Amino acid sequence: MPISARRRRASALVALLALCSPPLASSAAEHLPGWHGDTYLSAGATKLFRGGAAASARAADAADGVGSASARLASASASASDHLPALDPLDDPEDADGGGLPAPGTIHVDPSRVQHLSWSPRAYLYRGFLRRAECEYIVQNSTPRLKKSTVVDNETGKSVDSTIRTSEGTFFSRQQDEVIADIERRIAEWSHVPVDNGEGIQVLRYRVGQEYRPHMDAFSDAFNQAEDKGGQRVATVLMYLTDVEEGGETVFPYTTEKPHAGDAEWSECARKGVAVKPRAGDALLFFSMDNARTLDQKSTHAGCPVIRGEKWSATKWMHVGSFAKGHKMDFGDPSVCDDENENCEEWASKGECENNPNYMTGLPKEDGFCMRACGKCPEGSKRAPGKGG
Ligand SMILES: O=C(O)CCC(=O)C(=O)O
Repeated sequence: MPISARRRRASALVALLALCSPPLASSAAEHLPGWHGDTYLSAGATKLFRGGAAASARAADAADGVGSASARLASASASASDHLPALDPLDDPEDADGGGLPAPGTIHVDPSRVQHLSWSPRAYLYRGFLRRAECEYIVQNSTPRLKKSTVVDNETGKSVDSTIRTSEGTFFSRQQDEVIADIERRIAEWSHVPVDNGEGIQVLRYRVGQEYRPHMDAFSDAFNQAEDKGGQRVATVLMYLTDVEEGGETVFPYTTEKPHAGDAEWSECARKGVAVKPRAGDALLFFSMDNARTLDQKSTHAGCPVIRGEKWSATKWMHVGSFAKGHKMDFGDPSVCDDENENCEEWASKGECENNPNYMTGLPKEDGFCMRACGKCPEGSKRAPGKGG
């Protein structure tokens, strides 16, 4: 999202801060090496984080215990939003040492935070994979771009409306910015699947009653498994960006074990199999193929209906080979080149083609989302029908 738009939404950050979770709840987890609450402070602590006053308050809270953490966070957030810099973690010099978003490359996978959930499917839960500031960052950047979710049509490979997935969503280009690129690096480090094999991160927002019905992430058609698209999807990392008051669990309904059967703490949907409660910052890794590269039907999973609250998640799908194709505009007519976001012209007029080129105009192998507004459409190309061309 353009920086100027982020500044305008400064006051919304105060509300968003409430969306991300408190530090790890269990006291055992709080004493993991180097971790204090949700903050890693093992070496040169303040150098490892970027962000503003709110983030500094979080680091301080983490260092000296969680006593008045939320009160101080609330007041720090309010003052951060008053003078804005905390919202621009990447370009504000004040943020260099202040806490919040981790400096790229400073966080590495900590196996002690990973819990094995199941062998069939192979599934693992990482507690606190994303920092709180990263959750906020993704939610904030996604909010203005949300659209009703679609699914990929197995015959044509195109995105189509679906009753299977009733959420709203959007996505990030791969390596769209430093924050996203660093999360992608960590996903590769954890999953052992190279960065190049991943699709752009998909963000979903579910409101009460919304769900993603049981499905496999692996494809059953040839179109989507083409070699230039990296072949079959092999693994998924699902990151939770918010806590959910009730429901919204991710469940693998075909697992042999049913650890939550009859447990009123879990929604009826989640009791059908191994399940995970969404908690901001946690991430679920599972494999759609077994070691012999056979599809694992037990990787079928669902996002249970949200009963109370709102759920935000971010998904990274990974393929067996390089997902070289990247994002390509597809208006169903090769002579059409257009913007894919209604805000493109406004963003372009504010300098975002230059300031945010990965999103606006793309990477070497990926189209941007605002090609027309940034003057990158080929000469002679047409606008999409209904957009004046
Ligand atoms: O949000 C969830 O719990 C499920 C999401 C999902 O199934 C997916 O993104 O493939």
